[in-house]
Amino acid sequence: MNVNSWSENLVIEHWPKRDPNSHKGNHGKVGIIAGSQLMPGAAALCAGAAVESGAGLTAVNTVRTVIPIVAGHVPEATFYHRDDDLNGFMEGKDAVAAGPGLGRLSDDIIEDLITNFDGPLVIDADGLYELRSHEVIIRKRTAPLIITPHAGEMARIINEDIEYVTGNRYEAAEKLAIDYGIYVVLKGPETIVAEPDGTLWVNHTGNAGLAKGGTGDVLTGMILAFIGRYDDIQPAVSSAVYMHGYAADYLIEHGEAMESVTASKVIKILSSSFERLI
Ligand code: NPW
Ligand code: AMP
Ligand code: MG
Repeated sequence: MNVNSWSENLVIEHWPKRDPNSHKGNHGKVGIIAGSQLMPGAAALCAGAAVESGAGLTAVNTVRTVIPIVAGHVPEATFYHRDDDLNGFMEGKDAVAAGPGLGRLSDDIIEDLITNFDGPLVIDADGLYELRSHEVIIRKRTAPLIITPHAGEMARIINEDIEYVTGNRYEAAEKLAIDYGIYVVLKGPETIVAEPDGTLWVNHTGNAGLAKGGTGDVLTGMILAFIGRYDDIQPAVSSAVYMHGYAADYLIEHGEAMESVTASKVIKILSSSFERLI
């Protein structure tokens, strides 16, 4: 099995330069469908990471009560009510991510997005809960679909147990990517990115400080923003995964205890991480 490493040099080589004459519409109009009454933080972390990762315009679709909470953390974002027509939210978006903190009762939204959103779509967390039941519409979809499961979520999608996934990470990611024709980001130490043709990339940044609630929601916001800024999906996704781990490593270098790494701190150190590497 041929596995490629996504390296620092590749991140630098593919980094999109910010054109001095550009405006906010040139850097990705991205949409995030996330958060619910009991998980407002997932939406705030995802949106905060997208803004900090360079997205030009970030819109958040969430439940009414969560809007002021997210706006308090991410004043750059605009908002859309969860109950309003989803077509209106999809309109004009360069890329959409759905799932962090969504709850498991919103699968109609996921089905609608897979069927009707014609740009790159990132599905994470609760958005993956019923994914297996959507295999027919996934195979029909022509625009890129990127899924970001951890081992537990992956096990459910492929109907295997978690031990199978952790023991066969490359095989599982490759098979699902080819079978569904999608990008699979199988998270964990050494996150794997599998392309629809089965090409495999592995990431070597990151540390066990990331094993804490909320860090996956940050990664989803980063992947979304990177997709909005890059021309191609795989370099965007692999570079976002690389920088997510790099930021966590930078926190440790700055004297942070592994125990005290948080998703919010990863967002805060993104700027100096980009600045140091690029
Ligand atoms: P166990 O029992 O823990 O060992 P879920 P979730 C397993 C939101 N969040 N490797 C796990 O095993 C998310 O966005 C909101 C192997 C269990 O069996 C989601 O919407 C936050 N196994 C929602 O919470 C911060 C692993 O999978 C199952 C594994 C639920 O997401 C937190 C659990 O999976 C969170 O991000 C691994 N790496 N990881 C907020 N502040 O608003 C998990 N498992 O039930 O999908 O739980 O990942 O926490
Ligand atoms: P989630 O499980 O969705 O919250 O995502 C967790 C994030 O933290 C993913 O990006 C994982 O790759 C990363 N992560 C979790 N545990 C570790 C670990 N032990 N070493 C490196 N990265 C980790
Ligand atoms: Mg998660």
